[in-house]
Amino acid sequence: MLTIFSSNHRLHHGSELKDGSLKPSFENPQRADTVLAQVRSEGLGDIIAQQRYDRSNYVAAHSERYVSFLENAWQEWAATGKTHDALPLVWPVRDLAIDQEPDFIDGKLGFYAMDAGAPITPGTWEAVRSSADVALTGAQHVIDGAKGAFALCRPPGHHAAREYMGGYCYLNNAAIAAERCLSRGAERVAILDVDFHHGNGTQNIFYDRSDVLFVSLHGDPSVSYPYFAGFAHETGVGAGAGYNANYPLPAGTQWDTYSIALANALRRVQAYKPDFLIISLGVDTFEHDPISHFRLTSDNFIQMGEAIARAAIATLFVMEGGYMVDEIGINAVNTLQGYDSLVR
Ligand code: OKP
Ligand code: ZN
Repeated sequence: MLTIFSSNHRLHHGSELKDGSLKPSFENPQRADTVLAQVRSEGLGDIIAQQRYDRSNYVAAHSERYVSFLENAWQEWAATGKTHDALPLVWPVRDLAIDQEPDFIDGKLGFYAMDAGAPITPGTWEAVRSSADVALTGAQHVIDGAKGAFALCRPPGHHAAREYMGGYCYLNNAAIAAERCLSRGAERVAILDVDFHHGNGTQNIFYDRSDVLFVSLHGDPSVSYPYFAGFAHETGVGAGAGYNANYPLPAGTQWDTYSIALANALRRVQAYKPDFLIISLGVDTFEHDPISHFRLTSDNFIQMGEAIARAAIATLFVMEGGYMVDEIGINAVNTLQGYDSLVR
């Protein structure tokens, strides 16, 4: 299958609070470069650069003011004399005011974030928009008739909601790709999120809509990030009632349990009869992932790709998480090869 990649991802290398001090983020440039190297060495298929897309494609899944915030945040932060990563330190929880955007950058950072896990650096916006463009380019390939494509996005996107960033995510690449499919004639798009963490951002964007089905397998949020979304009772609202399906699974989950939930999720996807399937492909379900708690083996990712292929829907794979850098390439490409082995 075709891989779409942007070297602009290297412009983003942020930090995160770890054990009481700021350290280089687990979400680092080596991740995407390791996956790209594995795509090459396995001969998965051609590798192309992203096309440049207009910002209206981002606003389709987000709000105008949020996209403007992302575009301008570093300049506003740097104008205060700061040179280190921009991170929020105050959030409008519960009864605090959310009716107006603050004027000052410190307030804006909290207003548009769910956590302190999405640092903004000088190169962040260029990397973020390029990552969305990678997803859009991949979407265009399946729209044009490809049975599969791999958008090697970095930074990831599935924690980014309509109006907030978090969990290493800024623009929601999978949601932006889904919107592109709909704007080019698709009636229904399904998004299946197999990252270890619940895709709260994607759920948020489509929660009240029936034209995008969101299905997610993830660590039980009562004990795993993002903690405040991903429960089984979250099934959608209004027109979206019944079009959101969460499969929280316990820490320590192995393939025997995971594969049953995956089969149920895929039955759900097939019953929806989508024109396209988008996979939020996080490989942090791997047994040795440093921040996650499932126990999938590298071979299980081949089986996952095969299971997805059996659904027989044109599929765009969008890279999300995976933090065991040595194995991220093997596990991501195993999934894609499993898919390709059954789709011709
Ligand atoms: C992003 B994606 C680790 C804390 C975890 C956020 C995790 C974001 C995961 N010390 N913080 O879904 O892979
Ligand atoms: Zn994750």
